Amino acid sequence: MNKREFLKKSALLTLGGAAITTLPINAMKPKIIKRGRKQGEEYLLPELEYAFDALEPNIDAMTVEIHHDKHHAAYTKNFNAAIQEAGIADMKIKDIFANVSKYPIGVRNNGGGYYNHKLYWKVMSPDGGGAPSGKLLKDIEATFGSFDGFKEKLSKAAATQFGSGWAWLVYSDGKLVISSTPNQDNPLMDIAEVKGNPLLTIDVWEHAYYLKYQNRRADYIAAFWNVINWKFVEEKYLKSVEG
Ligand code: MN3
Repeated sequence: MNKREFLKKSALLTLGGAAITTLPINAMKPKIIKRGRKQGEEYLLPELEYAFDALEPNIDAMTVEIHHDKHHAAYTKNFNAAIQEAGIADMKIKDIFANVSKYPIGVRNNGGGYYNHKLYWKVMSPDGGGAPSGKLLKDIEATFGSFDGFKEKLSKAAATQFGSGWAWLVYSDGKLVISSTPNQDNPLMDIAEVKGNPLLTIDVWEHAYYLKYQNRRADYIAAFWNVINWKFVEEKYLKSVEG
C-alpha cells in the first residue's frame, strides 16, 4: 500500500466511524427491495413506485390506497396460504398458472389477483400517457390499423367485459392480441381463451374505479389512457419478442 492509498483508506475508516452520527437523510428512507423471490419464499405485496395521489386526477388517491393496501394485500396473503395448502409453494408462478386448472380454485383466484395487480401498478405511471414508440408502435399500427384503432378496441374489450375482470394486450403466438378475462384470470393460465405473455392490462373490477367514477366504467377507461407507462410496456414487449 502506498502512502496515497493509505491516506485514502484512513479517511474512509474515519468516515465509517463518523457515519453513525452523520447519517444522510436518504439513508433513513426505507429501501425498495428489488431482488427476485427465492423458491419457497412467501410472495410479498410489491411496493408502489409512486404516491397514492400520484395518478390524480385520473385515478384518485383513496382508490389507489385501498386497492393496493387492502385488495392487493389480501390477494397476496391468500395466495401464499393457498399454495401452502396445495403443497405447491415451491413452484414457479408461471408453472402454477400453466397448470392452474389442476389446483383448487383459491390458487387461481388469489394467484391471479396477486399477479394481475402487480402488473397493473407497473403499467401505470404519473408520467404516463401519450403513445408508445419504436417497434411496439409500428407493430400496433400494423396489427390494428392505427394507434387510435388499437385504443378503441382495447377500450371496448375493457368496457364490455361482463362483470368483474381484466382487459389485456397480449403477445400471443408471435402476434399482438387484445383479450379480456373474467374474475382474476389472466393470459398465463391454461384456462385462458387467449394465452400468451401479458403486456398491458386494465383492471375493470368496480373497486378499481367506483369511488370516483361510480357506474361510469367508460370514463375510468378513458382516464386510464392518460397514465399508461408506455416505456414499461415497450420493454416488456421487446423482452417477449426476444423470448
Ligand atoms: Mn383490482
